[in-house]
Amino acid sequence: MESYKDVRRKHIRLHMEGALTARDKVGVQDFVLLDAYTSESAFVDNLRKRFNENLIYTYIGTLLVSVNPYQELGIYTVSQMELYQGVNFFELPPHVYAIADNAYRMMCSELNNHFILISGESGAGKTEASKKILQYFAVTCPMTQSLQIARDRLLLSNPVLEAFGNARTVRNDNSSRFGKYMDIQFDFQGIPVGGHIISYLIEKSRVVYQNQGERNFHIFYQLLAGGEEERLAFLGLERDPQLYKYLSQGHCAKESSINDKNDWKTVSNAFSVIDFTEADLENLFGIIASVLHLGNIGFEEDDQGCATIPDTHEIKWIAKLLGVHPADLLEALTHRKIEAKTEEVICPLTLELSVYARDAMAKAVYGRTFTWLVNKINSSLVNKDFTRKTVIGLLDIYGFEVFDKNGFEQFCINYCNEKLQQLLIERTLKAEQAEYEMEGIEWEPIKYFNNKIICDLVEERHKGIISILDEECIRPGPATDLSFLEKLEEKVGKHAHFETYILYLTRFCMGEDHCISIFFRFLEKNNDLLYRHLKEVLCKSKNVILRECFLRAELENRRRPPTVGTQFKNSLSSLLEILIAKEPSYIRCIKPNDRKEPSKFDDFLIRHQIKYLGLMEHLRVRRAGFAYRRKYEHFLQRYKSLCPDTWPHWHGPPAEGVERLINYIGYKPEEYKLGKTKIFIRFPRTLFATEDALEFCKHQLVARIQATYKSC
Ligand code: AD9
Ligand code: MG
Repeated sequence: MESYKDVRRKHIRLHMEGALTARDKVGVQDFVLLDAYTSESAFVDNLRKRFNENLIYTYIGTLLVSVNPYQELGIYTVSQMELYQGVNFFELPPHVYAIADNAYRMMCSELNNHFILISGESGAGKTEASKKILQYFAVTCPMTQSLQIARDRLLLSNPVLEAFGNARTVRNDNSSRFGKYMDIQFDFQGIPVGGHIISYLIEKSRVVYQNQGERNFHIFYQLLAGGEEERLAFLGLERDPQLYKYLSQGHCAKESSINDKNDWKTVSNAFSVIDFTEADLENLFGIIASVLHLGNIGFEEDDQGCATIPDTHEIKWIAKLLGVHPADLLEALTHRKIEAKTEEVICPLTLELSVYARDAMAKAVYGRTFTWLVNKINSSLVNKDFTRKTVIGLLDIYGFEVFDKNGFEQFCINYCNEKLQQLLIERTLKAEQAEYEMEGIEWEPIKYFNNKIICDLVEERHKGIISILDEECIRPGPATDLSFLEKLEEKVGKHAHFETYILYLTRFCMGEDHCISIFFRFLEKNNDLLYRHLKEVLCKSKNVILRECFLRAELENRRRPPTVGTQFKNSLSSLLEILIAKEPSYIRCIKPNDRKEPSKFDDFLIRHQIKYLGLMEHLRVRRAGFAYRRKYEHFLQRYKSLCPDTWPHWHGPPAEGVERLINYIGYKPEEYKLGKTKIFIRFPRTLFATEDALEFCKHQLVARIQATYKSC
């Protein structure tokens, strides 16, 4: 009969053989197995070999690298999901399901919280990966009849949020224009029971302006293409998106790769599952339609240079849909209230300021409605019946992006990506090396670029770019984008990374003029000012959603609200707090080419991503390091049954017990190291083989007990 020592040896051999045969045919499935592991060319070669075989996933230890195939590969079927369910991580080819399954099993066995951080540049496949993970949980987790609705709501929150928060950009036809962190909550049996979503900084400026080749948020086009005749008539809308200024500036309102009509059906169906009533939808689409009407308001200038609205057709529609008084709205769009000592004075606005007021209203209304939508979805995902819950968080944030023209949005998005890179550095490269040192494990330190210096440049209190921007926004006297740039040069111009940071935002357009254009409207966007006069009108709205979005308390509060930059900085710092308290898994997504084409592997572009995602550094640390570590007490507790000396009890120091145990089961010296408080295991296969042995041992025990009962 096989002993568990034999089982362990057999499994180790199988893991090794699997890795070796895979290498010849289609590259290695774990970069750690590359011979030339320090060479970037070998890394790219391996990725290309696999990509050409439609193998889009490769590991670096437990980190998953994913290359967007831009085509359906048939690798997300239910039978694939079943294949990965409950199987040890390295036993099957790399897959996003393996990451999901591993996090899930760890959560269930250790009863702790996890998160999966998905990063990579715009169009690299983050949102798709997060959807695949959610589907994996929906299909493979245990389920009861009563909790099916919770599962469906979790799944269907996606199309709704994507409709309102995603848009076509030149980088991605379905680009996330908001950051999303979603907790999937599980009960003690591992059943998904609910969820919670936090959204980050939606790109409101898109509501009123789109660059060439880009669209507004999907929902506008979906409503026009798919909305029922009566609904459109009720909203005063026509089907043709070209008729709306806010939808046609990018000159691609009718994009052939996007099927708005079908997507409308999906979204409508999702609404009904997520508990939206007909009244909610009426209010919601009333707001969406009024944004379109707002965009079509035409201003003219009178003899005194003041703005007027000669045709009040749109005003009437907006007033009807938002439940506000048309005369109040008209006045608020063309006048501003200024508070003098004892009274309020109403001053007419110039044409330019009226356009500003109109756009500010559209952005504020859309942005706040989006927040309302997230809250509404959250209230349908909440499950108060379960108090003991563990969670797996999924983070899908807008990816790093550099356009020909970059603005405040790119500044925020790229800053956010720097922060997440910083988290990965802290939790992997830095923490890993610090731990070896603390545990007295011999270790050759590995150099890596710590981007904390860039994060500090952006966010440091009183010194960083955001603080300088805030100061410029509140200081008395005329502040402009140019004066802001001058302040930056004065305060951080000598910073080692200032130039590169600016260049990195201006990659395609250098020179001082461009620097100014980069900071074009930074002050305005950071201030995000909505005139009080308009706020007053919106506070009185009869549209229930708007009333929740514009509270009277805001008017009474005379304190200046935090700027957009500061709010974003604060929300990122709370996000990091949420993440730091959880066990991480990482997916790094790579975009194979800039043309959204299948089977095209652009070496230059990929090398660039490998560099800035720090994949080579990660590989070096992984390769030199240890895949697994555990406190002696915990390791002994789990595996003590494998050795007669430690089973059923070991009374000596745990470190000695572990040594006795691993000697008995035959760990080789190169497989492990013993630290001060922990055992470090170099290869995952060693651990998996030990787990297999434990499983085998349990079966033997059960068989023996059953045999004893039978013979009684
Ligand atoms: V952004 O930062 O939100 O602009 P993402 O989220 O990284 O970006 P997304 O997941 O939206 O990119 O992927 C872009 C497109 O690539 C998708 O719409 C799909 O058409 C395509 N894609 C991505 N991943 C896969 C995949 N695993 N299989 C097939 C994929 N197609
Ligand atoms: Mg996305």
